[in-house]
Amino acid sequence: MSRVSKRTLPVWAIPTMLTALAAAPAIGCGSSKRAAPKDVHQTFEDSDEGWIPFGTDAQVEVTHEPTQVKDGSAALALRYVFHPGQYGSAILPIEQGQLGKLNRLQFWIKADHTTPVIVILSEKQPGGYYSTWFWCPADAWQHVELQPSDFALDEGPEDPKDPDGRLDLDQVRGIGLSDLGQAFQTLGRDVGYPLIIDRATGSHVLNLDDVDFLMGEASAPERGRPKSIGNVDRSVLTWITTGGAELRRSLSQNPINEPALEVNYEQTAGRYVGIFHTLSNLDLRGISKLSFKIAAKNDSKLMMYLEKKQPGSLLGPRYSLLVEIPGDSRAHERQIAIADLRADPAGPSDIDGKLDTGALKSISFVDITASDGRPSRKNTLWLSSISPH
Ligand SMILES: [Ca+2]
Ligand SMILES: [Ca+2]
Repeated sequence: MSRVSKRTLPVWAIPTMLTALAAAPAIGCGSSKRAAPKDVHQTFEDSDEGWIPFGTDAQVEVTHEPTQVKDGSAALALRYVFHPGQYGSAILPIEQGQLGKLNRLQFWIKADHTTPVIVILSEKQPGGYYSTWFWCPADAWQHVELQPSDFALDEGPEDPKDPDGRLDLDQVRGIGLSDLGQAFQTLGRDVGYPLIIDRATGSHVLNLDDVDFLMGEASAPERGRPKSIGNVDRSVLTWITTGGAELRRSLSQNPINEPALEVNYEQTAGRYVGIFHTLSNLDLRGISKLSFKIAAKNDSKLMMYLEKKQPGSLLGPRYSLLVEIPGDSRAHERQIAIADLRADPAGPSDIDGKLDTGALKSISFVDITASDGRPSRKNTLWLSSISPH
């Protein structure tokens, strides 16, 4: 991970920084017998259901502590300690074929501090690691529902190549779950707009309860054009931040009068808040516009970035556009033409020299309002789901 820590422009690196974590599910999966796909319900009432720890100082155990149990009298606890470059994780070895018909993975989860959580599916080698993540507010049980189509191939410098480039559920041999905030410890600094990065320390715990692997038809990832990016109708937030902001779903009674991502933070010179969403799992070929509704309490200047995939690299080339929002707490429709974004010279150079929407990796917004040196002010942003056209 030392190579990672020397890089700047941190956040774009997140999806590919997790090699160490992604590798974990491969251990303990020696069985070659095929299991018939059937629903799996894990309550943790009688056992740890086969989950094991991975990483220095990580422990997985059944807890009966009432504040750590969602249902019944027991739940799973992953206890881990923040060590730079380490990813304390809970791993569930999977028998070959067991998830062949996976339709949905759902569970209750609670973190003891606010952080993003990553879930990784590991194929039998040679195969790929597929991951997805979501936001987890401190000390609140939340219900997470994931579909195979949420997962995207990790294509970092140290990730294995997947020979067929697609998620083969019947080849999945392990599932890993971890606090993605552990990746923030080794992030570098962005020289252009230094982002606020929460670097948590010490011991933490993630609790899991009622984990369901639900089988069904249509289990293969669907690759059609998505209706939305960052769908705030979902039970979990798929936007994340590296720090400095409180993220929540605002279902109603907000300026844009529809479910929205609400971001509370401070606009401060030299310490910028960024919000990020993966695009790796979405097929956005042929789109020319992104539209959304947005509102802000204060006048806000947001740098919007689209990052391209660059397999084998930590960071992809990125393109940016300044989006200005008046500080009137009213809804403003924005329609962003992809052609208006310009290559960011601070990022990796782009061999193609053009923004190809067929291979996008992430979208992000960084609030740079205070870069003109104005005094710090608290701000709230509300952002709808983003529609590709
Ligand atoms: Ca339980
Ligand atoms: Ca594959």
